[in-house]
Amino acid sequence: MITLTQTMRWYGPDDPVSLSDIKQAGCSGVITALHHVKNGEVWTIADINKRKQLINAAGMDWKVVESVPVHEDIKTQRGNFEIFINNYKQTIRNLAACGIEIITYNFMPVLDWTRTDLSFKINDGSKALRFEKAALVAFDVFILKRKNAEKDYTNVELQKGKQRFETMSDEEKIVLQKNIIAGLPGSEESFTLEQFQQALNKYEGINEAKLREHLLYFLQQIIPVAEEAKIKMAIHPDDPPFAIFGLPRIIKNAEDINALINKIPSVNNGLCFCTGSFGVSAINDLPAMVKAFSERIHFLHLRSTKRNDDGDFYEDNHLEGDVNMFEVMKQIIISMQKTKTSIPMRPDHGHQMLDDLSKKTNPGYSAIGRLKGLAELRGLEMGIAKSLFD
Ligand code: CS2
Ligand code: MN
Repeated sequence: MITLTQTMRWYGPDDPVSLSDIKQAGCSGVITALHHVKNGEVWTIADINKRKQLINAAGMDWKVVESVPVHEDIKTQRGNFEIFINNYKQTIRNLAACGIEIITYNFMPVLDWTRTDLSFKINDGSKALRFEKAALVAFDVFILKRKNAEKDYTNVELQKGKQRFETMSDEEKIVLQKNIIAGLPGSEESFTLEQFQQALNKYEGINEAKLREHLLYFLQQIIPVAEEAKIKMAIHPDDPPFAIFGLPRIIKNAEDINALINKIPSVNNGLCFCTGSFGVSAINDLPAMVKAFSERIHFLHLRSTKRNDDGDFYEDNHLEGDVNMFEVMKQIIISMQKTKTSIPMRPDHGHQMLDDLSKKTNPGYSAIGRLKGLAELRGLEMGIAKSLFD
């Protein structure tokens, strides 16, 4: 029987979670990136091999990179974007030469994933990451004071955002700003208010259709290289899967994926299927999406979120919340038997809990919460798989 390959993300030698922790959690694979390489520059074979040796010495494999970031100039087609695309191609070739099989990336403008609260208290005493609409509006309209921001919100949203802003202490305002624009782990970018506004300005005149054109152009360039190098590219969906700060969002749902793969049908043009990102949107039928896109799901992020009607959500326990993890897992297991390919999976984020509550770890990437998520997902997989195929 083909089963998932269990992995965890590792932020490199500075990560407070060690390779030994990851090994003890039951992982055979590590997901990492060369975070020290400047965005847009080529990852050298020497540097890649150095990282690989660390992972191999800890008794695990490195087959999946998350992420090779796409330079903003490529997304906006400004400045040196052709040079950056060429660099990206070279990085693909170099990673392939070192035995990497899958490259994750995203095409989210300016910010990678976005949350407003990094220590939202859950009833059981653990802490989770949360996105609160009113806090986003408070930041956008009253702290950043983005031009015409009001137009992106309803009157009720604006009112709630104003109230939220007025009841925040100065310190809370600073924390909120930091949470949103100072860069969550893996995002590679960090902004001051002025820099953030400048980055947003570069998207003037770039709507969804235009951004899609830019993604398509990028893929037309890199997918043939990926095919030749036998690298599977895996795009991560937009998180959250709706527009923020007036920026275009193009990987939110099944329709967006279809638009992408109809234009570039190569299976090397694949997905990092993140249930936590897609699951925020009630229109996404996750088990059906797993079934529909099975042959191009190259990498899995499994986690769940709980949403409310205001557009807020928090990261729930892996088997609870709005994601029907049982059905998702069942579809994944069935798909893997058909494609005869094991998919690398990582528990995407976890609660800060137990001893980790007093430690400084990367938000979402503490050891114990992810260990719990992974253990639950592993049990779920074995239970379903054995009941189906043994
Ligand atoms: C985030 C992102 O939800 C997530 O997976 O941790 O950093 C994500 O890894 C990147 O957007 C993928 O390119
Ligand atoms: Mn994810």
